[in-house]
Amino acid sequence: MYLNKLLSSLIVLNIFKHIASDCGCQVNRNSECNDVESTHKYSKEFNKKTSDNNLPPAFDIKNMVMIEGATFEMGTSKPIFEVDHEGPLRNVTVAAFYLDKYEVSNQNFKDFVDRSSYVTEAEKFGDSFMLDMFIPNNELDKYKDVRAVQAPWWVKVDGVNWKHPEGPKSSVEDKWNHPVAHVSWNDAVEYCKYFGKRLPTEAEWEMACRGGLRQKLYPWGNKLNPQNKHWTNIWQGSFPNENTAEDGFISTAPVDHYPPNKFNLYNMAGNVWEWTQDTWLKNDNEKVKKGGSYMCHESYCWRYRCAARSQNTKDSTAGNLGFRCAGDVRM
Ligand SMILES: *[C@@H]1O[C@H](CO)[C@@H](O)[C@H](O)[C@H]1NC(C)=O
Ligand SMILES: [Ca+2]
Ligand SMILES: [Ca+2]
Repeated sequence: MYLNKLLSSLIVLNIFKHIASDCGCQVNRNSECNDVESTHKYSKEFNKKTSDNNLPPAFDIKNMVMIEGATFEMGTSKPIFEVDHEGPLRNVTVAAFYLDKYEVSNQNFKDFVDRSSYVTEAEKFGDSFMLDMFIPNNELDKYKDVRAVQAPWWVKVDGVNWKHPEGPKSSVEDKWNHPVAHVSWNDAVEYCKYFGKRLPTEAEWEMACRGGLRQKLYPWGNKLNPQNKHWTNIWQGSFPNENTAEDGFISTAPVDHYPPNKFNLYNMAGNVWEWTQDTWLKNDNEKVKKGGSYMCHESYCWRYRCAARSQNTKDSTAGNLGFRCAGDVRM
């Protein structure tokens, strides 16, 4: 009886204290008014910061792999293209980072455009470079003055952009899982930024390409076709007149075609070139691209090696140039 009374008055007191202390700040379990700072002390977020240093990434890691920080041998002591500065062979240390498993696909890019209403540079300029092989013979004459100087098989064609990669009347309807092309470096930067990501540095890209192997030519080793199989989408036949497409593709291949490397990354070499963050030879208007493309043949463009590199200006677009995004591991 006495105990009951005591209990109920305690409850009343407690309720009263609770109301009385409703001062606009947060009330703790003892009905004491807490400043936000000390309440925060018990939050998950605060404790995560103090108990382990790894914050979750600020982006969706679906279809990405985390690559541990490491020192790797970058470049080569036997450069094939001296002018590309493939050498010297040197040790480079890279911190842990995330990288997309696949080249950014047409579907990925469409999702981005649908959400952001982004317009690519090729759409603004009204044209882009495509391969003359995809132009009907009776139309080839039209394009004789718009060929790339050092690579006449590239022609600048009106109405070509990521939605129309192989001529103004072509479409990506049957190529949603192929890599997006005709995106400039500026476009690629905007895409990655939109998803909280960024382009990989050249060192990150090359370390990822090598997949932990030391001084090998390709992501899978030194032989181009081990087990008599094709491991990448490049050019077979005599360049630039005949493409026998023994690897299955005359143009782009799906982003998940061919086996991944040891880091579970697909098509680092071949398929489409991939933009990186890095500046080419101190010229900030030109950026490094890596990996070579379906246009590469050993006789002309043996650049589907991990050490190989090339460049384009930031606003350049072409039918064999795409990208994938990286992301920071936040400490
Ligand atoms: C890189 O570092 C490793 C380990 O210290 C060493 O064995 C190797 O020779 C170095 N490579 C170069 C190119 O300096
Ligand atoms: Ca091919
Ligand atoms: Ca590639």
